[in-house]
Amino acid sequence: ALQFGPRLNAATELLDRWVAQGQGDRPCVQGAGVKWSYADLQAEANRIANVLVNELGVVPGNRVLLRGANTPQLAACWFAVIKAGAIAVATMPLLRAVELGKVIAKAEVSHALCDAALADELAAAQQQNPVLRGICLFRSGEPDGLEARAARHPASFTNVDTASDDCALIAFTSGTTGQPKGTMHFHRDIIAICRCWPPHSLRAEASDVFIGSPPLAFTFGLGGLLLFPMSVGASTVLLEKAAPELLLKAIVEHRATVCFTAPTSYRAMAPLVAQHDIASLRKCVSAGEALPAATRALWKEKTGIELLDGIGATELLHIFISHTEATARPGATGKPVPGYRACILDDAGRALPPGQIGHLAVKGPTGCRYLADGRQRQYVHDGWNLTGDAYLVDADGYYVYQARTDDMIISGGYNIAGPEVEAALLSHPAVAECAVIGVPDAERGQLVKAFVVLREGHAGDAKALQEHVKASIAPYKYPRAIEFRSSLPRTETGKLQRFKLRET
Ligand code: 3UK
Repeated sequence: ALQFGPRLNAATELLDRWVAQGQGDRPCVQGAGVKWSYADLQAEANRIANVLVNELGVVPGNRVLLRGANTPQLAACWFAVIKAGAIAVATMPLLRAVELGKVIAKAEVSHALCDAALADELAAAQQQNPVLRGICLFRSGEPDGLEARAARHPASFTNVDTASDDCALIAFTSGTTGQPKGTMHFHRDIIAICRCWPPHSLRAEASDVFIGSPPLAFTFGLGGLLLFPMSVGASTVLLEKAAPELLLKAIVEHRATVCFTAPTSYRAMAPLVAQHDIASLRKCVSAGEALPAATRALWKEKTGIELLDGIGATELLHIFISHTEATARPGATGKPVPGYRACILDDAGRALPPGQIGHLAVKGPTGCRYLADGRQRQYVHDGWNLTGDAYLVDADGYYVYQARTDDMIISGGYNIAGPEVEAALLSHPAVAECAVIGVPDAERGQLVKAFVVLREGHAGDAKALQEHVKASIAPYKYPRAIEFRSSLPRTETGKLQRFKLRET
């Protein structure tokens, strides 16, 4: 199923196929005031592709920046770029001009399709980066806006006959630290991720309604909220805003059946579930960060649903270790997704036996291709992708997350994985959110420090939390310092920014 012919255009496979098979009337994508069938999305994407090629002068291989909150219009732009044989460079909505400028320069972006609501920062970035020749705005309502231009073009377009290993998208890492890194993915990679994890773990059907929070600029969102539903002929709801309570309301309104979001969002939704009729929901996917056993238990208690956890990475495009509802194991990520292999390596690159913590290495149909960047040799060794995560394999072959390799804490000679301490803290009823880091300490090298956000109605009792951790996991791991906060720094993708806590 993972063999591809020499020619492949991902838009033909995911979008045009349904119309060609007479299924064009099926609901496809809704949000931002529109509700489109597969035929509607195809027509929109075709018209925009005609604008790209005939008005903006886009040729195959050009890099087209996409910018906007999650909307059907953004999805149409994405498919238009793929159809035109150009390369989609989707950007996170919160990026500012300086960061956009880096993306434009690194990816040599020549054109941009941008939601009018987010035009200012892009215009500022263009001033510093004239390599970006043309910006066309959508949802502007203006006579020279994308929709008005598109309406003057036919609803048909012959997809560019791309090679299966032509680059289709450049995804930038969300960057928990440092500089954004661009990763290239081919047309066949887009189809490969639809054939690996979803049929194995998700097993969605054409009648499913997908919903969730991750931006389409994050490959977790691109797959979960656009590619995966379309690969099975299902429909998807794209939300411009998907904070926990809004997401719950939208699940109710759209009778959504499949939800994609991050662990922190499940924790925030859990106490609100009782006030919302989310009986339609049948599958919930968690990724982006480790899923603590307490969060899995909490969500199951409130909804009856066993969360599907999966580790993915921008470098590998999507999820490569996961499980099914039946094989979920609290505290473990799961086993390699069929098509992928994984192993744990020591610092010298030798395979480690079960039970020992080392570097996670992954090989499969997708893999890391950094844009001209010396980092390629750090991430890929002999075809194995080193994700930067510390993991162990248990006796049953389950992969158990420890920490980002550079987040491991060394205190008093012990290696301590912050996320394990976080998971222990999260099983205490007073803890809503927490982050554990190592802080410099003259005596112990590093000291385990926890930042804790309390649940409503609970008082901050550091001693009680410390005792709770000592009773849950090896006592030497307990946080010797605890600071209470009203919130924690997170990326737009729901990841804790531990480096920001270390800076303070
Ligand atoms: C961490 C996880 C434990 C891990 C992503 C699903 O997160 C995604 O991509 P990024 O490039 O970050 C990759 C890193 O995030 N991580 C992600 N999921 C898990 N750690 N358990 C998890 N379930 O450190 C990994 O190396 O932002 C996730 C699909 C597509 C993605 N791009």
